[in-house]
Parts: sequence; C-alpha cells; structure tokens
Amino acid sequence: MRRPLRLVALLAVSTLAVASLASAQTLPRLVGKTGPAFTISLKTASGARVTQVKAGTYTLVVTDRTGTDAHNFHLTGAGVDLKTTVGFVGTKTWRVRFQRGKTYRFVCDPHELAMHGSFRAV
Ligand SMILES: [Cu+2]
Repeated sequence: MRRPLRLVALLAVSTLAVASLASAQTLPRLVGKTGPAFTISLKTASGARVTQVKAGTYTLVVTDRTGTDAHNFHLTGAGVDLKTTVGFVGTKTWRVRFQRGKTYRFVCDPHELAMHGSFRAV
C-alpha cells in the first residue's frame, strides 16, 4: 500500500513543476510603438488597443522608430518606470508586472501633450 501512494505524490509534484515552467515561458505579450510620426500606442498581441489589462506579469515589446522627430516610449505607474531614450531606434523587450487597481501611463517625453495613453490593471 505504501508504494502506490508515493508514486502518486511524485507524479503530483512533477506535474506542478511542469505547469509552472510552462506559465513562465508564455507570458502574455503587449506591443508598444512610438513614432515615426507623432503617434504612440500600446496594443495586445492581436492588435487591439489596450485600455485595461488583467493584473499580472507581461512581456512588453516596444518598437521606437524615432527618426528625426525624436520620440521615446516611457511607461510609468505603480512599480513601473521603463523608457527608451529619445535617441534610441529599435526594439526593447521588458518584463513588466501590473498591479490590480492601478493606472499606468505611457508617453513620449518630449511630446507628452500630444503623445500619451493610459490603461488600468484590473
Ligand atoms: Cu514624441
């Protein structure tokens, strides 16, 4: 009787280990873009504009196409302050955690009045 019980416990532990490994590798992805014109956006992987997200951890991929307009992408909110520099052109990948009930704001620092957006974590 003892052996089968141990086997069941061992199987349960290995199933848990596999499940947590899988969730670490498949974080939901968000896509941020700034420039080349006076535009800034944050969208889901399927292209929908982000107005709210489920609280949790995400992979955020930001493409900064500054050109001569000198834009950046700056995301702030509870526990988050991430930005590309104004001169940067390219892609950054950030791991970011959004807290429930908090509002997050993204702007282009030099053109904050024209280029901004926000969303809430629920
Ligand atoms: Cu700008």
